[in-house]
Amino acid sequence: MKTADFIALEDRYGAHNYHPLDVVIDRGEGVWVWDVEGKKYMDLLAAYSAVNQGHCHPRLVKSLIEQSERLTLTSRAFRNDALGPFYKYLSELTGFEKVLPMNTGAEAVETAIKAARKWAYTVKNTPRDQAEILVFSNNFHGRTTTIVGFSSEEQYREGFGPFTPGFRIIPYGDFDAITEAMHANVAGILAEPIQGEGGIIVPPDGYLRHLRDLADEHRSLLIFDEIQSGLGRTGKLFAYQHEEVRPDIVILGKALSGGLYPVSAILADDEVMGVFHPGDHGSTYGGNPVAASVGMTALKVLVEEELIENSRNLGEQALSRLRQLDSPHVKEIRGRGLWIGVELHPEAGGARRFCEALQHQGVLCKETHDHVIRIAPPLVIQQAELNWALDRIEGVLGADSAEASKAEPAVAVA
Ligand code: IF1
Repeated sequence: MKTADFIALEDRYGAHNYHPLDVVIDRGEGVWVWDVEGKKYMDLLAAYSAVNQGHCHPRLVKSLIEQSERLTLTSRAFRNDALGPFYKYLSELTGFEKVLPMNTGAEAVETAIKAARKWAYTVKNTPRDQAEILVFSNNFHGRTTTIVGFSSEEQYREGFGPFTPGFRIIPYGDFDAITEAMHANVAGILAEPIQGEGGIIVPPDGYLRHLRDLADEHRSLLIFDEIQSGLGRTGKLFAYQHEEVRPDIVILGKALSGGLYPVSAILADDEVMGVFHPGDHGSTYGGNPVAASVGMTALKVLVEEELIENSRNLGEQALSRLRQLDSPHVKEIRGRGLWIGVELHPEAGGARRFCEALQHQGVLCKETHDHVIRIAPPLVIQQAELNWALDRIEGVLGADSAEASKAEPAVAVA
């Protein structure tokens, strides 16, 4: 079967809830993927930062296979021997006392919401059903009905109501707006320390510190969704470490498994995690032995292969090189570590056509919010590979993209 045949099958039998680029991938290794025609591409999306450790990392694959051959699922009705060591490693790496594992990112966000509400009622003594959680414009935290209910993106909400009450949307990055929104019944402030889907929006300096101070002042919890920004993406283990604040709850997903398997979790200290008692919360697959084994190896790979440092070093280089680019299309370039958003002027005609042009050159990118090209390679990317990709990005942004898209397809880097 060829590309068109696979696309036809998906169109015929699958729900049409996506509009992917027309590339059908059947193999991946490190920063590279191959399509069903045998064409090679560099992956500059890394499955939205789930594949920080690179495609099919051998240690992760080994961990998945070895654990799968021995034990895959007990449910949490019984214990398994992989979970404790995973908890310990994650807790010691991050400095939080407790871990609560789930599967998808959205489930972990829901878990954090439940934790914050229950903490408000049982520790802070908020009157019953009065707890409020403050969230931000342009947020992305997942797709459950509760989470889309507090999205500021009309399309994510439209047709899916009625929604869960108890959330209020505050403009992101606005010091005064969040100050004014605080009150005694705010159980938590839920924020992405850098907004991903929002367009790689880095908040103004001091903003995360301001959130921390407000949370302390009003005795609310500070909850950071590090599902996309965390685990090395921004050149630190967590994006909030760029401001040296510490939240009360951290939400993790995506790269917690390096892209092999859905693994998510929340981290918190005993005062918050202690609100959960047997029966309060759970999940059939959450904390299963495969997830725990793969999760622990994914963290070890990040640390032992120094991927966080690589993200910081190469990210700085990429950002300064892109900022020197003289392109009529580029409005702003922003980011941290190997997470860069190239925002185009509206007159450029949208980011998608540039992504399509890059696809023809063997580089896979995905636009966000119509006008932003996001660059987020696996953190295993090497200097020469990054330069190869930047050459192509500069070519496409510098030249007329219609011309660029006719250029010769992928040539591999040495
Ligand atoms: C899709 C976006 C990225 C996230 C943050 C929670 C979740 C996500 C900060 C939920 C998920 C994914 C979802 C995926 C595409 C991707 C995405 F464009 F949709 F917004 F990355 F930018 N918090 N982000 O980024 O995690 O339940 O999906 O495991 O197609 O919806 P999940």
